[in-house]
Amino acid sequence: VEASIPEGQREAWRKFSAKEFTTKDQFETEVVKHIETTLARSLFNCDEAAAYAGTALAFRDRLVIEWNKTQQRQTFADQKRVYYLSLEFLMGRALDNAMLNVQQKDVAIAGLEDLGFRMEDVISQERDAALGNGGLGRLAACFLDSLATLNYPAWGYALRYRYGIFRQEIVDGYQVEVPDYWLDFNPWEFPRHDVTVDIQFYGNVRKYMDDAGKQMSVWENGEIVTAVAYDAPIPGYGTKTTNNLRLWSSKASHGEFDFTKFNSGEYEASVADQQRAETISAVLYPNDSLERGKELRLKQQYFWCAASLYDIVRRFKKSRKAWKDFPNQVAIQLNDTHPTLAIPELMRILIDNESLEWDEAWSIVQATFGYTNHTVLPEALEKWSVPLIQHLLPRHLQIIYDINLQFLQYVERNFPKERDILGRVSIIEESQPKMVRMAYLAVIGSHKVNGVAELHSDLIKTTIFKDFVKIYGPDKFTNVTNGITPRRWLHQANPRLSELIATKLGGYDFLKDLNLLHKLEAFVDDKEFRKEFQEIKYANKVRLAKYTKEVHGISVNPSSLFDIQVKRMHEYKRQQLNIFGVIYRYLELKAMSPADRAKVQPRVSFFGGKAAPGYWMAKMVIHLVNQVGKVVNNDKDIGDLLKVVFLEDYNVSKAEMIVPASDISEHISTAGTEASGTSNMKFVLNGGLLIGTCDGANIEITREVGEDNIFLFGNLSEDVEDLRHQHFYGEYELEPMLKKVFDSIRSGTFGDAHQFSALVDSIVDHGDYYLVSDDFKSYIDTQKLIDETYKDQETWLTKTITSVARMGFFSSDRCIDEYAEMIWNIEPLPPQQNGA
Ligand code: 4GP
Repeated sequence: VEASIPEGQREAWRKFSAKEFTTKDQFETEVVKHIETTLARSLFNCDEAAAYAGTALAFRDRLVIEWNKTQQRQTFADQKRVYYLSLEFLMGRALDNAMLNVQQKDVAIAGLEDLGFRMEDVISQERDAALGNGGLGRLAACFLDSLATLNYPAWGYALRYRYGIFRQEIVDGYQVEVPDYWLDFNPWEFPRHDVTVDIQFYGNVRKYMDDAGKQMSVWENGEIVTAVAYDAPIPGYGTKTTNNLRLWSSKASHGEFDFTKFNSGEYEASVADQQRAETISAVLYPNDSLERGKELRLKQQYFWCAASLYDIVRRFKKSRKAWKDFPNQVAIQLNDTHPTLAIPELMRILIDNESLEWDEAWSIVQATFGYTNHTVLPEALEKWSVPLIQHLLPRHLQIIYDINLQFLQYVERNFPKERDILGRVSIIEESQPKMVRMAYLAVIGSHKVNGVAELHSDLIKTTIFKDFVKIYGPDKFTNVTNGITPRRWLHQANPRLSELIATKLGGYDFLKDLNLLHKLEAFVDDKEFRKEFQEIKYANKVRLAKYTKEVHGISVNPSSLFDIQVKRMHEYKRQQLNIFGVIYRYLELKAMSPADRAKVQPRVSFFGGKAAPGYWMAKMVIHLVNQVGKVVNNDKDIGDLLKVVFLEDYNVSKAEMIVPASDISEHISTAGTEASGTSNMKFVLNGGLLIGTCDGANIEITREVGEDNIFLFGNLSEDVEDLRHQHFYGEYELEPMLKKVFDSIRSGTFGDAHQFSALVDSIVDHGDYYLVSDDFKSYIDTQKLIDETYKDQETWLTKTITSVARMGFFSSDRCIDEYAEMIWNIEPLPPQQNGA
């Protein structure tokens, strides 16, 4: 049935179509209407939560009106779209972002005040959409913001997890995981009960001859689970383009109950089926840079890839173009290897359903996909066991084997003399059981592979993908250095700084063209500007200090140097190096005379981050931080000279408060292990300096802001392997300064030493894989240099202002333009002046 309204009746639609509020009165009308009707409440029982709901619904209506127009515009224009497949989108809160992007926050502030509410209180009612673990997921969220802002026709695809990343509670110094019930109220999503896809699992493959006598395969007799679409509108900043993030939710294919079972008395069984189906999209796996081969995770991956591809293909087919045009209409970006099954799935669709020949299908597939690698850590490289894939996705396994066969034949023809190369590059690892190497499949099935910072992109070419560079040539591999959206990470997180910059630069254009920040350098000696800049930093520190007091009961002096390390807890990120440094500082302070102590720069060390629930060592570090805090914060000798705070449940909305409050932040991974890092960019953009290793994007930040404006330390990535080699043969001595730290831990200063012995032993006895000992002295010396530099507040201020002015390169807008040009070959589609 044609769902469109005939031309004759369209006039009425145009006349009555939904309008956007533009004035304070209209906004208030919307809010009150939603509170009174949608929520069925009134002025007699309207709390902050209801005020939030009303405001969110008012803004949602606005977004949806533009979302509709954008989708129509994109459909009519019929130009190439990009589909960003990411198992994680760490969106955070949506209301503040929506208000700022549609540039109606002032109207809303005034309107809410009129109705008796403060904007801050209303905003803080919202729960984070925490559908991600860390950097990879937050990057995807920044990309959505940039794609919409730059008017690219783009969709994100992910899963609608009922539970996002767990909430972290600290109980007696230990991490405890608590479920995140974020969907209790989520006004930002639209269930599309009419957009569903049936997804198959298990079953068998049957071969048959088609009418033309061609050998065909069909996958049949599987178990079916239904994917239901939930859409979330993604507004661009200062544009009407509103893109879509489509999240798939799983449910049993027969709806709520299987009625045959239900009626035959198997009531429980019919409910159990339903629950089993719903399990697929129930929970986000809480591992960051760490993969575990769980069947449910593989099911999630296929469920999401298959639903998304079905949707993409359905949209393509509406245009009635020939299959060879598919890559001219569709670019699909694989955010890490998680969506790699999309490659064999598209092959299956093209060959089994659409009867294309293998070679034609394969060239379409390769031209369509791009793959972004986010880590070289071996424990994070995905592999799935052949028997598991055979069981769950029998047809896909055949296709993977066929892809591998073709590929290996190609390699053999081109490198006939190289005996070992075939085993090294084969998609199938000849282990027990055999494993499918997803990263290799992703490389082979894509036309471009990129790393996320220069060093990282170089490293993947010389390590994990070395052979593939030889096989395909270097052009297939490229770099796109990560970026962050200045809308959330400057304007939203630090409104006063954003406003100050705007007054100097004559408007907010820098939020769309971050390179304009360079004009700030002209104001670096401007007394008034410097004063305001410094006041803003102080106010942001006061805000964090207030939070620390309220939530953690720890008083910190905002005049202290605020030293912050917030990110997922991981040995390679080396929070242990940081806390050992804190202990060293504490021991030094204790050994000083009161007169000497008085000269010391007071400091607060903030930590924050979640550990994967099964990551014992990371949890031990959290515990150590809390134990050290307990001792140090209550030591009368120390007072304000040193405080240690573990900020519970670090997430996106907390980052918005924490990031603007740093003087120094720590990005201290073992060189060569942190692919890029993105919080490093956020901290500098907000007027904080970095202490860091020569790793990831720290290197490019140094290039941009200048060596004088960053505190680098530690061994270089090219030396890491040699050092580890020496460790392996026991040819290293523990750094004496670190030994002091370990002696104090062992003597029980921070509680029962046994609790931390595995952590200490990993460095003393087990090879110190992350080179904590090798980098310790350099780290401590650099921290001393920081104390010295900080004493001269004027110099410090000059460094921070200069750095902010030089951060333009790190906008995710730059990054998205690079992807669009180098990898996706897509063009923007700006809204027309008349709003059509
Ligand atoms: C992260 C990398 O560890 C981080 O360096 C990078 O900035 C970020 O991706 C975005 O590219 N990787 C992950 C992961 O979050 O789960 O592998």
